[in-house]
Amino acid sequence: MRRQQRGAALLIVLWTALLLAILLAGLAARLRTESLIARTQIDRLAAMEAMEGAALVAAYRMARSRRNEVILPFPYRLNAYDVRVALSPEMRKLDVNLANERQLADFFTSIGIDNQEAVELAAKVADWRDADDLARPNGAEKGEYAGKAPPRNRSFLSVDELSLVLDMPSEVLTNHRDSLTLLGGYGTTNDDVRLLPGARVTLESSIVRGPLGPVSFPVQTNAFRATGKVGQPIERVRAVQ
Ligand SMILES: [Ca+2]
Repeated sequence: MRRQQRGAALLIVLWTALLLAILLAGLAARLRTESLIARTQIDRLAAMEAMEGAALVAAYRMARSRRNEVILPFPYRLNAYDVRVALSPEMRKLDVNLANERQLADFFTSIGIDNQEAVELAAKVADWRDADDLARPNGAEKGEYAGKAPPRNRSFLSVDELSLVLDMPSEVLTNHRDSLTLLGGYGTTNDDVRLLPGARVTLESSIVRGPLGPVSFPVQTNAFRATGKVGQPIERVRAVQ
């Protein structure tokens, strides 16, 4: 009888030990996961700080530059991070104030609008922003808006204002807003930027090397304007007052 009691007690001890081992293993795994998540978040914060810092340093040097030179892409090293600052992809978007009718029509066609409607929309956009009240062929001025808010006859103040242009399909903004800007011009790549003089310049930082690997997100600074000749690489930038 006593032997049976000892056996049962031993069994209980063994089961308890096993249960504790399982619980501890689960706890250790959870701690490892949480530690990994925290480490990743810390790395991400550090990467963002490095990118923002690099963009600020590049912006400062651009503003102080007195020589005609292109200083971008700007390499910057901060602790474990190699950062590259370049002109932003805004350059590759369509500027709704700078684009001519042909460029506007090409954009509308590229997003699936048929050719004739694309040409008409381009003319309506041009009428919206030009100073006169004379409708161009396919365009629309005050008379055509028939009671709706008429064209402002000035540059667009926001990309969203495009929705007020007569017959503008809603999907232009809902699906393609990221392809439009008021800040850019036309460019090719960050290393060979060509744009219209006067176009606003924004910067983008990206991590070339760091604990998280290469990452990129735009750090917007819109305090510069490009100068140079149409179709030629930027000669220099100057601060916008
Ligand atoms: Ca007009």
